[in-house]
Amino acid sequence: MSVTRCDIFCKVIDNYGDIGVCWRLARQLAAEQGLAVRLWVDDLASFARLAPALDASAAQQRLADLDICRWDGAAASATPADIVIEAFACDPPAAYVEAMAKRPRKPAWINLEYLSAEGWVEGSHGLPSPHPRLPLVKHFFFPGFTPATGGLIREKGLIDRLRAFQADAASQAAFWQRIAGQAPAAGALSISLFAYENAALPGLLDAWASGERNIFCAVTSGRHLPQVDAWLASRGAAGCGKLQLAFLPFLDQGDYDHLLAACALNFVRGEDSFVRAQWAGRPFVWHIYRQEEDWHRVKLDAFLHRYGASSGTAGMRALKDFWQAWERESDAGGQWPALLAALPELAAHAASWQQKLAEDTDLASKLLIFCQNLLECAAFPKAATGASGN
Ligand code: TRH
Repeated sequence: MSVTRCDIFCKVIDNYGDIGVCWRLARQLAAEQGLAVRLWVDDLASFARLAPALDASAAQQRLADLDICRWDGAAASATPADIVIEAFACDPPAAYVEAMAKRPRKPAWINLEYLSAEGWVEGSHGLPSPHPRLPLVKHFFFPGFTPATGGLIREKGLIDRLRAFQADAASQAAFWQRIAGQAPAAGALSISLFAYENAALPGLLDAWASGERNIFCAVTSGRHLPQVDAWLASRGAAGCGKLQLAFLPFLDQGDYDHLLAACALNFVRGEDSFVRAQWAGRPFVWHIYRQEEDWHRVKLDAFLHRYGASSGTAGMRALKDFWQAWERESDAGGQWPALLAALPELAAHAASWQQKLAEDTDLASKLLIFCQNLLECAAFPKAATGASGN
């Protein structure tokens, strides 16, 4: 039987979330599902930051057992694959779509959507969207936190690998030396910081520097960095007090996963790092991607609710207050003592949340079942019973 071919189209809007998700999914579909994957990306320079082995000047290359192609004019004349995934409604080239329609057996065409914990996602997952002109149907595939959604990207064995790393002090010490050239001081609370610009950040750094607890903060490369630099410069003789800062280069995705697993608390943002923090099984703070008319607040509250933040425990109240302060860029420093005190409760919760999420089938497996159902429907339309394929 011939290998199923899959094309993934990715436009880098801004930041790293779009390519971060596509790169993970592409590798997983190739490595675990045996698909022949081609990943079309319009911005190879951004991509190369996540995948340092990538040659950003090459129109086409092979990496991690898949083909990576620059999304330029050549994409229009490519022969369509059996499965076509457009990430985040990025619209494959018109000529490519025409060629899809000409195939005797139409490809399974998926629009992979953004992640949300909102309730409507379950009802929209898998819905068809017929093409207005061509004999093609695109289907919406929504990631999510419940079995009735498309699930979350989770590579085979990920949780076991992260737990083994968390149980191995020597591997963690070697990891810190390799990525940061230093390790957290004994007894220090280790925190990773990845965020957007945030007016609340200097106040939080003040709270860390002047608090009782030693804090080791691994500052990742990102939009928050100039603020940390400015804060450091402003401290002068006061120094960093209880705060030990380690500035990291932009890590590859594997190392970033290990960073999240090594820390007791992670500040994450956007979509992909937000999911990876949940797989690390440690407490986290989410800097959600801002949307027009504050729509992101609905999304933030939906996740907080699903995460159990409405349960009313002291820990969950502290979490909710801190996340909301962080989103509103207001007085996160003032909220810090409560969050710090809540960490033991939040650590236990993060571990059971990780366990609960891991009971659902991962996104790549669900996606393949969904697409196989669509392809079977295309091959044997009368026998088809529908393509729910959660
Ligand atoms: O970069 P982001 O802010 O991406 C955002 C969101 O995805 C948002 O929903 C989307 O609309 C917008 O982009 C366009 O945050 P995110 O999603 O966490 O992506 C960051 C990626 O970078 C993720 O794959 C983790 C990875 N990463 C590394 O590989 N190494 C690093 O050192 C760091 C800090 C991140």
